[in-house]
Formats: sequence, C-alpha cells, structure tokens
Amino acid sequence: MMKIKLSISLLVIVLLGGIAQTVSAHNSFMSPRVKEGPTSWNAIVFGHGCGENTIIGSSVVFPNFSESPTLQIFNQSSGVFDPTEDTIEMLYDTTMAPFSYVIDRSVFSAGGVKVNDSDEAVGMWVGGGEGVPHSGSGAIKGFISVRFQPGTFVSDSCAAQIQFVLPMVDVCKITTISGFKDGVVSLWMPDGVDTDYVIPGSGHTGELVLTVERDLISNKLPESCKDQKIYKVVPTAKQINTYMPVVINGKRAWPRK
Ligand SMILES: [Cu+2]
Repeated sequence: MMKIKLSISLLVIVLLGGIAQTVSAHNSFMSPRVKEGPTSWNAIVFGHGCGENTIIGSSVVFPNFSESPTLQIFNQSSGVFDPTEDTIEMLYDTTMAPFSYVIDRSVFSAGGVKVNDSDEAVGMWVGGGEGVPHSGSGAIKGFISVRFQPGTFVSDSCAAQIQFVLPMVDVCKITTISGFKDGVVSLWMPDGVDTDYVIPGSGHTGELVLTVERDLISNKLPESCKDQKIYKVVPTAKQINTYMPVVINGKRAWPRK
C-alpha cells in the first residue's frame, strides 16, 4: 500500500513537470527545477513579446519570507493547490534570501534590485537598450539573470517539492495601470490572487514558477510520510501591489501614476 501511494505521488510530480513544460511558451526559468542546497545561477526567459510588440523592460517580485507569503499544499485527490495551516518554517530553511538580482547588461542597458525597509531583496527590474523583439518562431530569445539560493528541506517534514511563484510583468509600452491591455504589457501573476495588476478581459495568463526539489537520497523522507507533499509559495496581493512598481532614484518609472 505504501509503495502504491508513493508511486502515485511520483506520478503527480511527473504530471506537474509536464504542465510546467506546456506553458513554456510563456516566460519561464532557464532551469525551472533545481535541487535543494547548491546555488543556482539562473535566468528568466521571455517567451514572446506583448503580442507582437517588443519588450522594453520588465519588473519581477521575489518571494519574501519575512512578509509572510501564502503557503499552499497540493491536494492529490482534487489536483489543485489548497491553503494550508503548515508554515514554511516547518518544512524549509529560509535563513537565506533566496533570490538575488544579478547585474547583467547583456540584454537590457539598465536594471536594479528592489529592497524593503529591512534591506531584503523583494524584486528587480530591467529596462533600456534595444529590448527583446517578439519572435513567433522562437528565433529570438532574451532573458534576465537571477541568482537563486535554495534553502534546505527540514529533515522531519514530508515536503518533497516547493514551487515559488514569481509575479512578473513584461512592459512594451509605459502606461498607467488603467492603460494595461494586450500588446501593452504581459502579466504573469499567481492564479487566484486579486491584485491591481490585471488586464481586464485578457485570457493570456500563466504563472512563472521555480521548483525546488528535495534531495531524496541525501535528505530522505521520514518513514512516517504517507505521501510526498508538494507546496507552493505565493506572494500576497499586498506584496505584489507594493513591490511591482519600478522606482528609479526615488521617481516612479512604471506604471505611470
Ligand atoms: Cu504566452
């Protein structure tokens, strides 16, 4: 019985991996699945322009544990993520700030990190230069570099996987929020979070996810675990609304006020 349950959860993990691949036409991580422990020098790859338009800049919000993002757990019977009473500290060592902005002018000529009052990295932005033109065939790709320092899984938890959802926008024209529409921005927002960052009526949505996998050889699941648990870290609407705007030298650059 134990064996059957474990193989079902393995199947679920394989299926989730498959889902992640089918949305790769949207923005995605260069290495979308990383192991706990070692540093990942990674990048976010643009899937396409805003419609046919060139991406002139981008803004990203990082998960920030000190501001209590939402934690969800994958429900294997319903196939969706549900809220959970578990806390991130119960399953994952969060002492390090997991995401860092990397200064990389290879695609955009400017960029910067966003920090909160405690000087923690809460996001990044890039802009300037030629941007990333749309290429329907995929003949042109662009990316922004990020460093990710995964934590480690708490050994007595049943957590086998944590998915980080990173809210992101691709900007093709600088507007106010009320000017958002397809062709002006592309928004990659967490499902079901009611933020200011929406394109009314747009069906073009998707989540940008980075998955951390437990090292099941060096950090075995306790025998008491019936299932391998899969969690998702989702920033709150407040975090997204606070940290999505781009502020340069104290001046709000995007979205326009
Ligand atoms: Cu897309």
